[in-house]
Amino acid sequence: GKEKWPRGDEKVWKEGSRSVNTDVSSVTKSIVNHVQTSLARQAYNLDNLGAYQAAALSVRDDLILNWNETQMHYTRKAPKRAYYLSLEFLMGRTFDNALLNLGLKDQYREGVTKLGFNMEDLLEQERDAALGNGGLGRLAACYLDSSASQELPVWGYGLRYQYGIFQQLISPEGQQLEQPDPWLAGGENPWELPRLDVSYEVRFYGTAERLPDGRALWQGGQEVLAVAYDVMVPGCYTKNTNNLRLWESKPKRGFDLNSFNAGDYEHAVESSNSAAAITSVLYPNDHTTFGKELRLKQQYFWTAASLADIVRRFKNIGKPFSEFPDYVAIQLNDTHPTLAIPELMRILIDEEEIPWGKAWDIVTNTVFYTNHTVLPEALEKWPVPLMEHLLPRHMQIIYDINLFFLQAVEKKFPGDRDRLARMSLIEEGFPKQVRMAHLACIGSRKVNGVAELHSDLVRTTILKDFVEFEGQSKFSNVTNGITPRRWLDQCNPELSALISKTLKVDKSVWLKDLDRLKGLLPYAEDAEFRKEWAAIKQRNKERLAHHVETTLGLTVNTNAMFDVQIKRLHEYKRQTLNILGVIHRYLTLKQMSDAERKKVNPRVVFFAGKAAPGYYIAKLTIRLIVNAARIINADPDTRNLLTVYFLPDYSVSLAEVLIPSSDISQHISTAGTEASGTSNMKFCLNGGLLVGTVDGANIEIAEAVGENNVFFFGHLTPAVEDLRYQHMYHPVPVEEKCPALAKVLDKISGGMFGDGGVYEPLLNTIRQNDYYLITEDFDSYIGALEMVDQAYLDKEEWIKKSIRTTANMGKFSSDRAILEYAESFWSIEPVKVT
Ligand code: AZC
Repeated sequence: GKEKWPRGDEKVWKEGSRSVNTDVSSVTKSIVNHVQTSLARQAYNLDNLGAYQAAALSVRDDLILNWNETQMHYTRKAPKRAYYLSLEFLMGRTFDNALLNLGLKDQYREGVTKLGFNMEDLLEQERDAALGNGGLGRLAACYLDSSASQELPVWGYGLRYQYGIFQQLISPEGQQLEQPDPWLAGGENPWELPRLDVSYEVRFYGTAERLPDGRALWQGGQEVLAVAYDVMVPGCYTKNTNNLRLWESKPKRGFDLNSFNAGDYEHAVESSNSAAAITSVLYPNDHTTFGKELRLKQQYFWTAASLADIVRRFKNIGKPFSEFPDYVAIQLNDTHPTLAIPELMRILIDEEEIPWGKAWDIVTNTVFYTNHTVLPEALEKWPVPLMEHLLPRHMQIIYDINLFFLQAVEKKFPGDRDRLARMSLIEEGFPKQVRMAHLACIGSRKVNGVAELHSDLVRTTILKDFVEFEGQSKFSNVTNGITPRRWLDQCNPELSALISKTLKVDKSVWLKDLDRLKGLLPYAEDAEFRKEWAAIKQRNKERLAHHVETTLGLTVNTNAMFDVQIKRLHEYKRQTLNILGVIHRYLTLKQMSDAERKKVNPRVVFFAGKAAPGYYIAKLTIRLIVNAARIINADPDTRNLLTVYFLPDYSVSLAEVLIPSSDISQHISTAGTEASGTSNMKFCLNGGLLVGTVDGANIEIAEAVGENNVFFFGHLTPAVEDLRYQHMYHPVPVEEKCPALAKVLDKISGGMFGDGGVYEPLLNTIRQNDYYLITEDFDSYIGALEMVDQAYLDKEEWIKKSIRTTANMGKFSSDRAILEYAESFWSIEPVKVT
């Protein structure tokens, strides 16, 4: 039946309601309106930034309408929902993406032009929302885009950091310098809705007193307010607009009036500062954990606020808690939100008075855990004394979970004390530590890795005991994906247009059904099509060259092969192998005669990426790249054939310019260390070929596009452990093992790129343990790059490879991945807003 109109005259409401802009004149009207009222400016004094702000506010209005309708619709239908808890959402810019998803790009472009501005200039005004470190955070952003596009009722929950990932500067000596990223400083952020009415109190410290009925009383300590900011996430060509809710911390009361009145002004301000500090800064460490109290505070603050919100929404439906898992699925993006497990237990037991066994059933049917790395240094552990101090009730719950769990293990494997020690949630030592991956695993319904190989490694290494205890079926794989909206249509509009024209299908269809790219395969044989394909790649190279010229003042040779490695700096990702290979190439060129050099294909090598501020070896790698680039680029003998650039301050927006321009990209981790990788997918989707090790999603990409279209090298995962063992106990000098590499190391030590002594600590990691097996893979790496040179000589064949690569990348759409989560884990269904 039809609902009764809630208040006033329905007709008046309907007449007053605004609908989404659809034509140029409504777009310009709304922009001018915002210029005049929201910005209090006029045509006379409007600059690009102002014009961007007005246009953004106009798009925001459209998004709000859809967002509002979507949330109303979800509330009415009360479907099962999924919540994606991620400490990082690396969203990048929103303006262009919102226009594309609303299908209003052309209207806005025309409108903006009529108002005397250039759309490209306006797009450049927006600052990236960089609330993430790298792959894990960007994956979360792609999954939000796909959830909305597939009309799935999924919300994201994260933190609204005042400072995102730091801005990277490179000093003249090649040192990385970090500067804060006050991304919100430019005034209001048009892409969020402050929801000052949605707030929760979150407690820290204090005491937890167990009561005879199994509950506990957690009191005292510090209470902090979590306030919601909602970020609208529009689906592509659908009304569905999902929500990303970010929490900001605020002091519960502005000031501690007691200390204030006692004349202790400083103490009063301090405690309000300490509350605000919780969401102040994103931790810039990728793949490491430090056990810092503030980080644990962030994790609890965010999970507690999110769960309070989820539980409140569930209670509004009016169902008993036994049905909680029928309405709620919670996905843990790595172990960062693992406290959701003891926190949900606390709510159910202490607040809802549900007995332990029932509460545990509810939790373990609601929570799901994705692991993103098997690197030991990245597996989170928290010191028990810290946890006990900050979260006394949760520590009790964790001990109880552990007790019941170990009893069950003991029952299945009687007398196996080693096994109990290995599986325990508590690692013995000084201090004892809580193993978050173990807690996440036993508290979840499903556990998954992010590519086939990685999921196998999870099952056979870090969680082997748990598979033996709980059985295989709990452990599965969802190979990562990327959104083709941002990573093809938006970043490579010419290629997108060519694809639509060739497939004779509107992009609104193939962008949401990426397997349709297969239809491009026959055109690999079409010379005219190849010409267009290659011309677009060329223009994308020129676009990058233009960007480098305007931002860095450097001229790039666009007739060269573009070779790109962009990702966080890490020893396991082996940027070092790449730069050593570049230097080897340089030395080889130097030795050639002029006649020999004439036959060489010119190459431009791009690096970009940030190192964690405390990661000394990674920063030294940047220094080596920058200084090698300085010498190599200045050498008149070779500079037509080889140049190297380190582009500072890598970001989502920079990636959008780099990725479409690549001929090859490098994904060269030591086998078994890169869980998946997602930039590999982005490059291949844009027709760049892949040079890589047999690792992560590289393997599945090769299966999809054909192994003859990728350049693989290096040892395989099963060999790695033995090789490391040999390096430890039977070391062979680099000169013997790999003379070509030894020569490169000698040149660096000898001062070819400035004071050689500076690089010794980096070079010694290779000469000594060589944990990441540079010596073992170097020759095969150089061999692969020679194969690339060979293949590039046959231009037509190369373009065919490029086309076939794009055509076979359908599997790697994040739509496929999110539907796998929705169907096999969360059991949620699309809820279309009509
Ligand atoms: C990354 C993995 O290193 C990368 O291989 C993967 O593609 C990405 O997650 C998305 O799954 N991991 C992280 O960024 N961080 C951690 C702590 O694993």
